[in-house]
This record gives sequence, structure tokens and C-alpha cells, in this order.
Amino acid sequence: RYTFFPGEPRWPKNRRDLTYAFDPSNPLTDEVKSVFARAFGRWSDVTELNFTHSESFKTSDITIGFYTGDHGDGEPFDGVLGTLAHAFSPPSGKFHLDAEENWVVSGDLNSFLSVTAAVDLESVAVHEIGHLLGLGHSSVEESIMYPTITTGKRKVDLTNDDVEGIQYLY
Ligand code: TQI
Ligand code: ZN
Ligand code: ZN
Repeated sequence: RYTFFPGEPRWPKNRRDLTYAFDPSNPLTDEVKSVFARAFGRWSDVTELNFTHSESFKTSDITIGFYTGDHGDGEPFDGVLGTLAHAFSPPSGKFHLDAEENWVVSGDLNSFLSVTAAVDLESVAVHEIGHLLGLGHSSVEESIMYPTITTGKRKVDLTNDDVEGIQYLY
């Protein structure tokens, strides 16, 4: 079953339109940006929340960046596999990804076969956005918020458990 962070933090009721921006110090392709847009869409589809891309990193609700090793928040990344990404509970909005992962951006499952330790970006993004919105980990193995994922696997569809958890919060 779904869980929340202690105290059930969530974005306030008057904040249903949230902006997200990418750290301009590591420019991303439109293809990568569209993966995040799709991942946000999976959550906005089942809630009253709307997510809009903003060019202003400083003033956005949610900020996304790829970093290597120690990047200043006391939670260093560790190279290939191990920690892939982390996101903090509301209203932090910080979403960091380990730049050293072999991120797979295309939805083409065959691309996994040729990439060692491939990690599907959309799967991780959907999971981390769950954390950004206030979901903790779930005990339901098929859920997006289950705490482990198989390398080279793609898991992007919300389960009933994920939907019930997010609809309790919003
Ligand atoms: N990062 C962990 C995670 O997002 C960080 C973390 C550990 C965490 N404990 C937490 C975050 C408690 C919030 C609350 O779960 S990770 C997966 C999964 C990771 C793991 O790099 O290990 C995904 C990132 F679920 F597949 F294992 C994304 Cl999808
Ligand atoms: Zn970080
Ligand atoms: Zn998690």
C-alpha cells in the first residue's frame, strides 16, 4: 500500500498549477525534456494538478538537474547504478538525477539490450515526481512507488495504488 512522508506534506490547495524548470548549467535536448513532460502528465492525468515548463530556474516550484557526485545537498551521487536520482518532499521541489547513469531516453525497449546498466529515464522520473508530490514508497510491487526497479526495465504506468495515494493528497 502507498505511504506518505511524515506529517503528510503536500503542495497547498491554492497551488494546483506548478511550474518546473531545468538547471540551465546542464542543457538538455528537447527529447529529454519531453520525457519529463510525459512523466508529469501521468500524475496530472489523475489529479487537479497542472505542470507547466518554465524557463526560470530560480522561480520555479520544481527544479530538475543532472549532477555528478557531491553536488552540495549532502546526498552525493555514486556513479553507475546505486542511487539513480532523488527528490525531496513538498514544498522543496528539488529533483536531482545522477548524470553518470546510462539513461535511456527512447521508449524503444530494444535499446536496453545494447546499453550496460541501462536506466529508463521516464520510469525514474515518474517515481521521483511521486516523491515531489508527497508520496513515499509503496509495498505494492507493480506500483510506480515500489522502492526497487529492475535494471533495464520500464515501468511508467500508474497502478491503482499510486492513483489512490495521490488522490488522497490532492
Ligand atoms: N533513489 C531513492 C528513491 O527515490 C532515494 C530514496 C531512498 C528515497 N529512500 C527514500 C526517496 C525515501 C524518498 C523517500 O527511492 S533511487 C527507484 C526505484 C531510485 C529508486 O535512486 O534509489 C527509482 C530512484 F524505485 F526504482 F528503485 C528512482 Cl524508480
Ligand atoms: Zn541532490
Ligand atoms: Zn523512491
